[in-house]
Amino acid sequence: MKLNRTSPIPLYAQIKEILLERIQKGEWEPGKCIPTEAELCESFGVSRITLRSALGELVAEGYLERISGRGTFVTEPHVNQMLKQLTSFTEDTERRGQRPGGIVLKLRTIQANTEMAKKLNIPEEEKIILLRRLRLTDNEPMAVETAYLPTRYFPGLEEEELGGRSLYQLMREKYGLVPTRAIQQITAVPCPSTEAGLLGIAKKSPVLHIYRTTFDQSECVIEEVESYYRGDKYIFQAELAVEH
Ligand code: 16G
Repeated sequence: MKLNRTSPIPLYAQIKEILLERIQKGEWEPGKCIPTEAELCESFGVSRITLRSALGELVAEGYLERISGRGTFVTEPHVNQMLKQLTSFTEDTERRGQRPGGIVLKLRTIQANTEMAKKLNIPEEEKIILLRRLRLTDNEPMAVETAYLPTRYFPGLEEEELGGRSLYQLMREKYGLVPTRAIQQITAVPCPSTEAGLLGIAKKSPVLHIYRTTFDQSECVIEEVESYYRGDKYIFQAELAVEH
């Protein structure tokens, strides 16, 4: 394995690129265990510290996964979702050239409890729509999303077919409300059993628990969404810049 030891590119970064190429070319397939650290150090002729920096970045970026006592494995390909623009599941999936789909698990009118009324900025006990969907990409379950929407903005939404259809598109086209801004909070949690069953993953697998509050063009809260996204499938990536 040829590393350029006179290059300004650090050795660990060169190794990372070589390993990444193996993963991306499918030389190292998803689910396969990669060679041990000792073997890789020997073949590259580098120290453990250098090798670990390269592996550490590939783990952090979701390409590799360390399973204690067993080794380092190539993960299944992840969806890399940029946290920059406000987009919908349908738009994101189509942009990647994949087919979005959905199954409506619940769609009904309920009364807003104190907490939800506060979040949606409406009076307590006002009617809201509960929409719970399993979101699919190329027929594979990716996320469970439960949205709460004030009925005052979306009369008749319960009658719509929302399985294979974009909620954001409907908001814009039928109701003239444009999802314009959102605040999103992401935490890592073990998947609850109901959602694990729906997502087809083991109970307590790591998932991303996301809360999104979405505002329309007039700064009204139009949805409050709680989602579980598969941790083995999603990377949420943000671009950071220093303040000027
Ligand atoms: C995204 C949003 C969700 C929104 C949905 C609309 C996250 C975590 N969630 O999945 O809040 O309700 O898009 O998607 O990004 P749709 O227009 O495809 O129905």
